[in-house]
Amino acid sequence: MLLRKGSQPRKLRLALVASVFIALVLFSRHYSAISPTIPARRSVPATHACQKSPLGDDVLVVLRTGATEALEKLPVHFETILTCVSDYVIYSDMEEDIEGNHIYDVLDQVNDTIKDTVPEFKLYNHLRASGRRGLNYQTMLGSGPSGALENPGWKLDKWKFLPMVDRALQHRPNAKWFVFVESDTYMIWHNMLEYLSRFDASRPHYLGKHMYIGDVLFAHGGSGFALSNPALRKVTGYWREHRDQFDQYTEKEWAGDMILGKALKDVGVEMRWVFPHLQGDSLTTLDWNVSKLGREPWCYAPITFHHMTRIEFDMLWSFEQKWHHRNRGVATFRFRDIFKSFVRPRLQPAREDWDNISTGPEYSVEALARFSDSDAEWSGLSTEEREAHLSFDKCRAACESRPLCIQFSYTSGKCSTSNELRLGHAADSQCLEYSNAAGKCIKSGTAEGEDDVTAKRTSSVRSGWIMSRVSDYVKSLDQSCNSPEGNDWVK
Ligand SMILES: *[C@@H]1O[C@H](CO)[C@@H](O)[C@H](O)[C@H]1NC(C)=O
Ligand SMILES: *[C@@H]1O[C@H](CO)[C@@H](O)[C@H](O)[C@H]1NC(C)=O
Ligand SMILES: CC(=O)N[C@H]1CO[C@H](CO)[C@@H](O)[C@@H]1O
Repeated sequence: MLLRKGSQPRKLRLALVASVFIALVLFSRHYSAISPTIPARRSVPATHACQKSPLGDDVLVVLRTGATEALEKLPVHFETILTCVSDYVIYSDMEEDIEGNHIYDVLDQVNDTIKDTVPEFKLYNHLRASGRRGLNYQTMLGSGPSGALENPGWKLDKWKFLPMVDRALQHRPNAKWFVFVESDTYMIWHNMLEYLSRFDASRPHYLGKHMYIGDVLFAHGGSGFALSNPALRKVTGYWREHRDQFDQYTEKEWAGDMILGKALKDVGVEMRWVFPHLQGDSLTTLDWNVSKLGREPWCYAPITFHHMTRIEFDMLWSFEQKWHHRNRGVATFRFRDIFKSFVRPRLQPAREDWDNISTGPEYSVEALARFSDSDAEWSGLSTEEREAHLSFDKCRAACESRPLCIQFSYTSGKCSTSNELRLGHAADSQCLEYSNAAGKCIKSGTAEGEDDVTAKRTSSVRSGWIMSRVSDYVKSLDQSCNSPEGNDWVK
């Protein structure tokens, strides 16, 4: 719809930024570490607190990756979570060995006609012909400024899902459970086993973080999902009988997790909605009181986080180790434990070079310039809000003037505020081009004024939290855990 100029009073855009935009902004940050002072190399903790669960040996963990990201993303798995997993297998689009682990090509049995004619297989055929040596900037990341979204590895990924579940069953025909994760999925193994043990594995189960494309409900791949042996048998048997149809379907669609969800639906295996155990967010982007299906994370046990960087992996891993060591067997590791020991100590009245992902009302010079004094929305703003864009302290005052506002961030001329609490991440320079598949910025810079320290500082981002409200937030959420039924686990 086109707005006709002058026909309506101009409105201040205090709208929530759409989630797609949030995602783009997140992807555009080149550095998403929790703390900039953390060393890149992790010291291995003296004791590994691995879960001794009777179920541990009956679960196969399947890690799905691609040649364009494997070298960068797999090593941290070998050093952390996989040290506790007794059986795992890694599927990719190229066969190779990485740090002593064999990586299987899960696409090798795809119909040759498809491989020769479907454009997505260009990368695959290229890898087959020249291996890693054949990977260059273009094949890795696509071309142009939107390279990230055009990434060939990303496009090929949808073809892996059905072959992956089939291959997993051949790999461990008698496993009770199959857990599927991606290279940037952090899995809390301890809680995964505890949760799976609550279900009867002799029945078909499909546990996931709900997502829809059209009317197909499926488990989001990056959040991780689990299938019991009978569910896997049903779906792979069905797929084997309808391979050509699924090839055609896969060619038309774009998300492999959805294609698998459709196949499971066809064989009558319904997905169980297990939010908030499985999360599509990372530690830095999670809204700690996000509400879906009438559930908020606080009192529940986390099982996965998605979009986790290497640094976040290392930090959560060592925290988890220490926590399990102290609380061995007596308590459930919950979201609130992570918040209290890990997130809260990092919240400060003011934090330099930090983007707190404040996505609520935004006050900027441009937005304020759009009104005249007679606009209703202008008169609805407090004095603090009218001046919020002028400085960090005035931005804080604007946040304080609204009872529910808990955090804010400021960059020259722009104040963003939010009622949702997120940790956010270091943001010392802007990312010019982000690769989704590589999970990092591939071109970064302070653009202009590289040597000009003052120019950089004025454009940097600062964040702050209203600390007294953080205390109230924690108190109020803790009280919600005192319900008689307790809610560590989704039934
Ligand atoms: C491969 O796909 C083509 C085109 O869909 C089909 O005609 C052919 O039968 C398939 N080949 C095999 C071995 O399934
Ligand atoms: C958390 O979210 C729930 C559901 O939206 C809401 O009722 C509650 O007030 C929120 N708690 C806090 C402390 O923000
Ligand atoms: C001041 C500032 O840069 N705030 C940012 C907080 O985070 C949101 C989402 O990432 C941005 O849109 C704001 O610009």
